[in-house]
Amino acid sequence: MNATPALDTPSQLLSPEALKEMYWLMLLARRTDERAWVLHRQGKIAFHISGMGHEAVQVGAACAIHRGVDYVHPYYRDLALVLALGVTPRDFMFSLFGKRGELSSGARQMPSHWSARKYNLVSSSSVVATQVPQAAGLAFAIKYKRDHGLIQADDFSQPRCAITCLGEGSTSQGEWHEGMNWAGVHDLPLICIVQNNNYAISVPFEKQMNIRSVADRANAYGVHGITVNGSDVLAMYDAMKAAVHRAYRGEGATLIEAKCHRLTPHSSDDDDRTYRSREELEEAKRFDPIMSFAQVLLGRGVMSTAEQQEFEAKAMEIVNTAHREAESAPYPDEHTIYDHIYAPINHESGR
Ligand SMILES: Cc1ncc(C[n+]2csc(CCOP(=O)(O)OP(=O)(O)O)c2C)c(N)n1
Ligand SMILES: [Mg+2]
Repeated sequence: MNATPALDTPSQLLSPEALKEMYWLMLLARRTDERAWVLHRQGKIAFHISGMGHEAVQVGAACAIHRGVDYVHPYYRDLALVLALGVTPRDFMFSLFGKRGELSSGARQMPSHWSARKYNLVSSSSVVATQVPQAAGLAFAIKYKRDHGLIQADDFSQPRCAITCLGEGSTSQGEWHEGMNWAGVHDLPLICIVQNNNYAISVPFEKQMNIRSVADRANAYGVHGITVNGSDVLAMYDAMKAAVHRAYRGEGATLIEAKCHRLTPHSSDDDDRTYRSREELEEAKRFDPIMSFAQVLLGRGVMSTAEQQEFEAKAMEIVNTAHREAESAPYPDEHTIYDHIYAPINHESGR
C-alpha cells in the first residue's frame, strides 16, 4: 500500500533566500535591541522596551502577509515585526533619541509606538489592547469593500487582512474581548497574535487567567484558535500562512497564541530579579529563537558559517551607523512643538 505523501507546509516551500532573510531580520532586530539597552545604561536615552526572545513570532508573522499592504497594528514589543515591514534601525534610533525627522510622530511619541502610512503600519496607544478593536475595525472595512466588489480576493494592491499583536496579560482588558467578539460575529479578516511570554510585567500567566491557553478562548468568539511554538520562526510562519489564507478567502478571523520567552526585564525601568529566578531566565535562554534558527539553517546547509559571520558584521555596521547618526542629529525645532498636535490657530479670529 502506498503511504499518503506528506503535504508540503508553506515553510517547506520557502527558498533559501527567503529563509536567510528571516534569519537576517531576526538578527538585525536583536543587535538593534541590544544597542538600545547599552544606550539606556549609558544614560543616553530615556527608555527602551525590548523584543528579545519574541523575534521568531514577529518575523514569522510579517513574512506571511503581503508586507506593506496588509494592515499591521503592532504593540510595543514588535521591533522585529516593524523592521520586517521596512522600518530601519536608523528610524528606531531616531525615536530612542527623540531626534528631528523621527519616523512615527516627529519625535512626539514614546519610542516603540510605531506608525508609518507607507507601510500601512498603524499607530497604537500606550493603553494596552486598545489596538484590537481598532484592528477589527480595519478588518471590517476590508470585508465591507470585498462584499461590495471594491476589493477582490486576489487584488494584491489592496490590504486584504489586518493583523494585530498584544501580550497575554493584555487579553484581560475588555477591549480585547470586544474586538475578538466583533471579529467573530462578522467573520472578519483579522489575525490577532497573542505573544504569550508568561508575564505581564511581574504578573505570571496563572494569575491572569484560569485556563491553560489563551487560544482556548477562540471558540467562545467563533474564531479559529491555535497555539504555536513562538520560538520557532517556521512554525509561526506556517500558522500565519493558514490564518492569512483564511482571511484572504473570507473565512474569518484567527487567534494565534504564540508561546515565547521574554529574555529581558519588562522594560529598561523594570528589575525582574524581584519576581523571576535567574534559573528560570537561564532556562528560557535555551529557547533563544535566533540561535536555534541558525542551527537549523547551518544544519540544512542553507546558510554557511561564513554567511552567518557576514550577517553579523553587516548588522553591526548598520546598527553603528544608525546609532551615530541618531546621536549626532539635532532635536526637533522648539517652534514646531505644537505641530500635528493642535489644529493651526487663526490669531485674528481666535479659532
Ligand atoms: C490599560 C493599561 N493598564 C496597564 C498598563 C501598564 N502596562 C504596560 S505593559 C503592561 C503589561 C502587559 O503585559 P502583556 O500583555 O503580557 O505583554 P508583554 O509586555 O508581556 O509583552 C502593563 C500592565 C497599560 N499600558 N495599559
Ligand atoms: Mg506577557
